[in-house]
Amino acid sequence: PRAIYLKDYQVPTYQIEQTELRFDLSSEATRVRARLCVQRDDTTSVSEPLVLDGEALTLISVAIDGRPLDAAEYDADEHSLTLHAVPDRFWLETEVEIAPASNTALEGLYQSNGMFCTQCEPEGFRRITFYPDRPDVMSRFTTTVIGDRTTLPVLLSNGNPIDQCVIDDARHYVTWEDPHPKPAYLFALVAGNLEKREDHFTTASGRDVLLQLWVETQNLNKTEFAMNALKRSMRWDEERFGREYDLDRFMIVAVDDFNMGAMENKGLNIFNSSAVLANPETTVDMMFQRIEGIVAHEYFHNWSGNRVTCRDWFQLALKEGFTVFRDQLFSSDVNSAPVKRIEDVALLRTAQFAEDSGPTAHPVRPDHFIEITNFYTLTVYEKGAEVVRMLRNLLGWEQFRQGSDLYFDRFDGQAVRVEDFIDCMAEVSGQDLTRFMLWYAQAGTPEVTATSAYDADARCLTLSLSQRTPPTPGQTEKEPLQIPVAMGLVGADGKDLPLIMNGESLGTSTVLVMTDAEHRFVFENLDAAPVPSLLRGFSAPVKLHHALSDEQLAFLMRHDSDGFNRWDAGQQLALSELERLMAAWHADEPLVVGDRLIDTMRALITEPADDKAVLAEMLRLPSEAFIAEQQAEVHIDAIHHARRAATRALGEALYDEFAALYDRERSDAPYSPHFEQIAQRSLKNVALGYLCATGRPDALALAQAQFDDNANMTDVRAALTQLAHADDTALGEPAVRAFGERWAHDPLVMDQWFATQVSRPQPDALERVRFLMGHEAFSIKNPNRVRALIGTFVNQNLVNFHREDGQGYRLLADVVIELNRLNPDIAARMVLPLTRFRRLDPVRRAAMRGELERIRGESLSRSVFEVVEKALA
Ligand code: B3K
Ligand code: ZN
Repeated sequence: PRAIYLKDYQVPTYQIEQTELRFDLSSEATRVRARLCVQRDDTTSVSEPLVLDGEALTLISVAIDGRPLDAAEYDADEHSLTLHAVPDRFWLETEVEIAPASNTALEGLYQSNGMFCTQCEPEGFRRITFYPDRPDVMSRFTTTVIGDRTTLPVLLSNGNPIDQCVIDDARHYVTWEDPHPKPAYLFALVAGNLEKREDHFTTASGRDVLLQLWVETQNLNKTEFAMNALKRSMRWDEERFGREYDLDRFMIVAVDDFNMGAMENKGLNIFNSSAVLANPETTVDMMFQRIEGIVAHEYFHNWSGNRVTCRDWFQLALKEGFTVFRDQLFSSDVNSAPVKRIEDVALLRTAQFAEDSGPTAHPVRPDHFIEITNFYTLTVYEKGAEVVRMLRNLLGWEQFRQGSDLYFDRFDGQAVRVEDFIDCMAEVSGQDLTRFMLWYAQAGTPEVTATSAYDADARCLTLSLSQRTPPTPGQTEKEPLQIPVAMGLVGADGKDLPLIMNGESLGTSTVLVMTDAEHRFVFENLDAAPVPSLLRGFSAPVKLHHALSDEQLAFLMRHDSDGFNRWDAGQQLALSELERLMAAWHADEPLVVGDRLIDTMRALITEPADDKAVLAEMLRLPSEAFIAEQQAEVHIDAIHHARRAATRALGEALYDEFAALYDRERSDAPYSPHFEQIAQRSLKNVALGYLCATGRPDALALAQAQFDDNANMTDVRAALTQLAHADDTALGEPAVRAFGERWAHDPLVMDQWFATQVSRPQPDALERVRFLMGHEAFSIKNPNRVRALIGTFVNQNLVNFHREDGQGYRLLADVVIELNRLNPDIAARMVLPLTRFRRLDPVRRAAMRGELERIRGESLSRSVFEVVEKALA
């Protein structure tokens, strides 16, 4: 396989003015007829052939302006159809045959539970018909779908239905027209036996939009939440970004077999059923919030992605980074803002930072790829969103919004580049963002080191900040970046002090902008040494090294006016305690938890809390993955035992406090996914976790009662987890069995059942995974099942995945080898944990490499090949 480079980009030579598609659906032999109105670009030479992409298509016929071509007039190979000597403007007609039922890659047209559906981004359309499958070719689509009347009563595509008719006893058709020119990756088709929830939305300018959420009948009772989330998103995008919806209808379809969360096809979003279906009996709080975020994300793409799209796939972060930032802002507006930030940063600092420091590190805008599906990554999405957030931090909201308006206005209907977005921001603000562009070009996580010195005589504090970005594969030298550091100075009374620099007053919180390797900032008029609170709200995606004492951390944890930094100080404090315990574990000494951590936790629990959602987060110890990310050498066992010991010790020392907290936060109110109730449940279940960590029978009895109470899935699952993860299996096993029997009919709940069992920390987990892979509710062909069973084990049961005997790695490699044949996209995602061996001990490193070599011995798909080659390089 060969790499494709951004620098080799060439403008398209032919445009497609009109695209008329006709699908005659059948599982094994769907016929796709495409009529394309092709126009040669003015600047293209007449001798330039027309080259269309096509993968796994059986060509039936080709005609130009009604004249069938004979085989000498075109070349068709594995990946393309080439026509020589074509007119300036003509109708090209092709017919191909495809087999949706045997499409296990879930790209292009495939079947899921009998229903036909499509996934075209980024390059799936070429699996449907011959076409210039690139985002800078935009066309008006008309689509006729022909299907069986009984098995496929519902036939959907983008835009509005303009014609429908019964053909004969067996078949019917519907024709759809999308008035907005779009790239092929936004094409969608759905056909199945579906039911709908319907609603309406009146846009700011008074237009009525029909909203439909299509699902299989048994899921109708799980559609209310997503429909409401959709309406909230539509309103929010009008109010916050001035973006109104532009079609008469908006449809969402839930599909069981889907590679990712969802897809923003124009007017017809297709969702993984796990990212849209929810009700209190089956769905946990976290999933409600995730669903809300994804519904918003896909809807927001209608402007950031669809109206203004990407010139080429290297620009992916242009639409994804911006849209993730927009969905983050939405979620933070409608829920607890600090908790949303905490969750997003936690994900970034564990998973994205890990990507940035591993063999697959790449810039937010990569400059080459072998397989573009491998670049739908945390770096492109999450770091891409952080980069957009930094623009907001540098410009302020007002100017940022002006820049966004200018961008949408200027580039509506076009396929553009990251530079076009940045130029709008520079233009409205007058800021020079040349250096800022490096955020898109340089891979790796920048490290910022901060030191401060107080001069009592001069009554000033000098804050020194320096930056450096470590080398990443293919990029050894890095330049300094433009980094906004939001900060404040906290005085002895816990209040923010006025910031005065060069005689100028900056208020109590400001954004320092770094552009060089080193900076010094002097704050004046300070009577005593303050505690600097840096990188408030995590204002830049960097690793901050700021040597604060445990006292200072404890102080910030209680007083910082920035909710995010309060939480972060607590995490740092806990981390320093955990690192002490890890050292003790290595030295074979008893793991004794210090009083400071216990006392700060006690204070948190017993003092009145203004934000319960933040409190719940503050009571959680840093995750194993986060701790691992902080270590130069990773010893999973040390991390696991230190964290387990700390949890247990806190549970023992604060048993009464946690029990009181548990009681206090219990509620009989009917379930609502509102964030205040979610915070309460979260707090209660954190308490339950500490109580059960002691293994005391009365704690487990509480969990059993909560399980039996069966109030909502959040509480049931929290209780089940405690029971199933207890050393003593006496209560856990019957609970797991009961849960599995009760929910055998619901695959999304069975995913939770799988996940709960395989995250059990005891050494029997790996055998449990192998056993459950044979369970009738499991299928390796379904990405949700794979993620729930294998993904959870690998990512959330580190101590068992990293078993010293290498069996965890072997299991994952077996799965990857099988998936490589079935679903390369999922295989290439699943293999990633096997590539992160650099900081492990020699035994595990060798075992991982061995498994990668074994995988490399297979006949690999392009996506798995690319990842494995990078890892073994
Ligand atoms: N744009 C889609 C991603 C689809 C990629 C599939 N390999 C989902 C999203 O970001 O909204
Ligand atoms: Zn997206």
